[in-house]
Amino acid sequence: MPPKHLRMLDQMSLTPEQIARYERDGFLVLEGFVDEQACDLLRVRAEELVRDFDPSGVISVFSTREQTRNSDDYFLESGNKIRFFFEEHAFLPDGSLRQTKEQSINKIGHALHDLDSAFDRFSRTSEIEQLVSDLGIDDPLLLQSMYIFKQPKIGGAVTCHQDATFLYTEPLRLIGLWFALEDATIENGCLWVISSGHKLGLKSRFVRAEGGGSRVEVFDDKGWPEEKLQPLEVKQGTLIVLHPLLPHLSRENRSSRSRQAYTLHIIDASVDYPRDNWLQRSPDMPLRGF
Ligand SMILES: O=C(O)CCC(=O)C(=O)O
Repeated sequence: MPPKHLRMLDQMSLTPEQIARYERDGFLVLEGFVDEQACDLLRVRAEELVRDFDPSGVISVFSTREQTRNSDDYFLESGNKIRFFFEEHAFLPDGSLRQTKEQSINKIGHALHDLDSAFDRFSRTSEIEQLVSDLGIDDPLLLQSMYIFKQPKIGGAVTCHQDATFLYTEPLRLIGLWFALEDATIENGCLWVISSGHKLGLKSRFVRAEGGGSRVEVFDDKGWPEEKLQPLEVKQGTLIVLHPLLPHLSRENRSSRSRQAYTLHIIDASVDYPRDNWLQRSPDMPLRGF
């Protein structure tokens, strides 16, 4: 019998087969990575954040005549903040909310892991540190976090994309972690992936435009082979690990159940992080590791 600490380390590490599967398929499904209590604590904390959020200021951001410009800035400045983003159809023509704020929010982003202690605790565990190290991130920095609600009935779709489109590094050293905080099924809008699609190359980059706002740089305008998409129906507590080039999406949620998830993106400190990536930190809030 190996000494206890070795056994512990063994359990926390990915097996060579899991690493090979990640490299072959571009994703990995790890059931029971977090326990039910940790999921529930995060859900309660997200509920509190929404309860304490006053939407009136944000509603004005989205409802003035300069709507596109203002909503762009609200997003582009959120890399070191906790900001609330609404479902696409949340607003009436007069700028007021169609339904309660609790039922209108699509997601919270993008620095929950640095600004909120509950999210910090969930995000900075030795298990996550070990996992990203097993996948080649030697000097990790936690870059981005998002809490995604996928609201019952109105949860919007996320179109097929690669995470490196939004968070690009040179060389590409980014890992996406998607935690199911509730059971995710086809009905409530689970993730879908194109297995091995990370070998197709980067199709585009979403970058800051020189004069303000954002633009998309396209390298390859062929569509995705969407016939190859496969659903990942997973239980609460499952972690889906995503390669930065893996094409994935989620469909609308028309069911009566939400499909809440937390995502975390981690880069290696050794890479070049371009100044035109949309997500930028202010100098007083540098990225941190575990
Ligand atoms: O949770 C979802 O619906 C999609 C999230 C996603 O694709 C992403 O964060 O890159």
